[in-house]
Amino acid sequence: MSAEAPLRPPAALLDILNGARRPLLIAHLSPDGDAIGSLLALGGILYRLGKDPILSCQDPVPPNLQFLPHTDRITAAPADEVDVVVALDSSDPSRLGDVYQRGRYSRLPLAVIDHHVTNTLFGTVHWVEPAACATAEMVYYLGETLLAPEVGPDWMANELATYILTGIVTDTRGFRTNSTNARVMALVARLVAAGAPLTTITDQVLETRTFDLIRLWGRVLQTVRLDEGVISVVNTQAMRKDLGGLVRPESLVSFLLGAQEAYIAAVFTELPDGPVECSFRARPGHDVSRLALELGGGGHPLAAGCTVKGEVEEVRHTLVERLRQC
Ligand SMILES: [Mn+2]
Repeated sequence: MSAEAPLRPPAALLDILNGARRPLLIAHLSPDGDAIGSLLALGGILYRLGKDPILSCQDPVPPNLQFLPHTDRITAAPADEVDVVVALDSSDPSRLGDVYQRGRYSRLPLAVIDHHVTNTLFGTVHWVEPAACATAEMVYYLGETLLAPEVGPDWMANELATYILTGIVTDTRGFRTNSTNARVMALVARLVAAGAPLTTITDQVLETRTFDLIRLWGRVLQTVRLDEGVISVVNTQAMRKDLGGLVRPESLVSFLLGAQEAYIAAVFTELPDGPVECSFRARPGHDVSRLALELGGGGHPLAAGCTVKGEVEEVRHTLVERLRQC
């Protein structure tokens, strides 16, 4: 069995966190289980270190993540009086949204903690670890480094384990990605032993969706096309009109890649103010992150995305041609 080394946070990051009194932690727009899990976990670790962390995200916590304890502590309007900003799971500053306004926080040190290979290194101090399966996995190692020496081997309270496992289950899609290695599975065993409810987490993160979302899938799937190995759908504003403002058909892009004939899947979502959000998935051996990065987005070789201007069907036509080369 290959033995992947534990992840080691850099000293500069430990210094900045140790020195903080009132850190502002920010998770990315349209938060997923890794964003919210990492935010709550790092917040809990810093709190137990005697700090006064502020947890923030511009968008609300999705309903299927509200089973997590203390999501009510996440605010879209954080206080001004903070001394350090920490960006979580965000590959570039635009992912932080309006919560992070350069004018307001730009004089403060900015720590970037992320696992996206396309991270643009926009902070003062960076810990970018593409080998990590999730940002929450990195936060575990931060806890082990910062909190364990203070409070002993039982540092990982049940809540922390739940947050971290939620991030890992989300980003590995239930331990199915190639980032799920022996190091990750050993950590998962420790998280379950510490009381993280694996069944609840997998059910909420992977299997729970609203009836409106199922109706949206029905509409979006009527646009499905297969172009020489690239399967794609479009998700227009008109389809969502009566469905309470849903923007993303979430795991639909992974579902599409289940087509035996496809090696790349794409969902093209028309956003309210015009641009098209593009979400890509690829089978191993292909790389959609380079195209996403070229178009101003980012991600991982097998899962990436970007937002581009244009009419949604034209964007699909143009990008499907490019995706065939990925
Ligand atoms: Mn992530």
